[in-house]
Amino acid sequence: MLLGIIITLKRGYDNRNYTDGPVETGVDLSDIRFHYGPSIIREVVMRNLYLVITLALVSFIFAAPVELLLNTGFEDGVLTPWTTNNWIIDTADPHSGTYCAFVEGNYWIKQEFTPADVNNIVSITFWYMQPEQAFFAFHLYYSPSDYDQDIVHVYDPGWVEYDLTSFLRSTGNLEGFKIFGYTGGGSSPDYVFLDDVSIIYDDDLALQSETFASIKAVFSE
Ligand SMILES: [Ca+2]
Repeated sequence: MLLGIIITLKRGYDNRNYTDGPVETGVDLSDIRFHYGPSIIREVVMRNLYLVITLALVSFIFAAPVELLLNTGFEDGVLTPWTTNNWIIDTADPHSGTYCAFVEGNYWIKQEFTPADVNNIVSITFWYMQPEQAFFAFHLYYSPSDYDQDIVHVYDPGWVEYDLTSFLRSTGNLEGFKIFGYTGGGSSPDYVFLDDVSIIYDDDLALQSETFASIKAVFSE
C-alpha cells in the first residue's frame, strides 16, 4: 500500500507540465501556482515535499509503541526473565489473569532490558498491592552502571496502579527496573503483590519531531 501511494504521488509530480511563461488558457486552476517563480525553487520545494510526505507515511505505517519488558503480568507461570532474591509466583489474588508475583518482606524483583533512550519512553506503570499500606522502594537503572532510588508511600490496601514515568531522568538510557517489598509498618504480615508491570517505548516520538521540523522547513523556504 505504501509503495502504491508513493508511486502515485511521484507520478502526479512528474506528469505536471512546468513552464516559466504566462498562464495558458485552459490550464487547471490547481496548477496555476506552479507557473510563477524560477523553476529551480519549484523543483526544490516539490522534491522536499515529496520526501516529507514519504517520511510521514513510513512513520504512520511502521512506527508503534513497544513494551520493553517480558512476562509483564507473570502469565508465563514463572518469574523468568525477572530476577529476585525472594519473590515467587502466586495465584491467590492476581490483578489480572491467573498469576502475579508475591513476596513477604523487603526483598526485590528486577528485570533488565536493552538500554532505551529516556526521551522515547512513554510510561512506566505497574499494579501493586500492599494490605498494610506502608511503603516501598524502587530503582531505575541507567546505562552503563547507575541507578536512582525513590520511596513510595502506599495509600490503599487493595490493588493500586502506580505511574513512575515522572521519575525518569531527562537524559540517558534506561536499562532496568527493580521494585521492593517492605518490612515493618504494622502487626500484620508484610505481604506484597505485583502484577501488570509495563515500560512503553515509542521511537515514533523522535521521528514525528523530525518530520514536523522538515515540514516547517519546506514551507518556510
Ligand atoms: Ca497477572
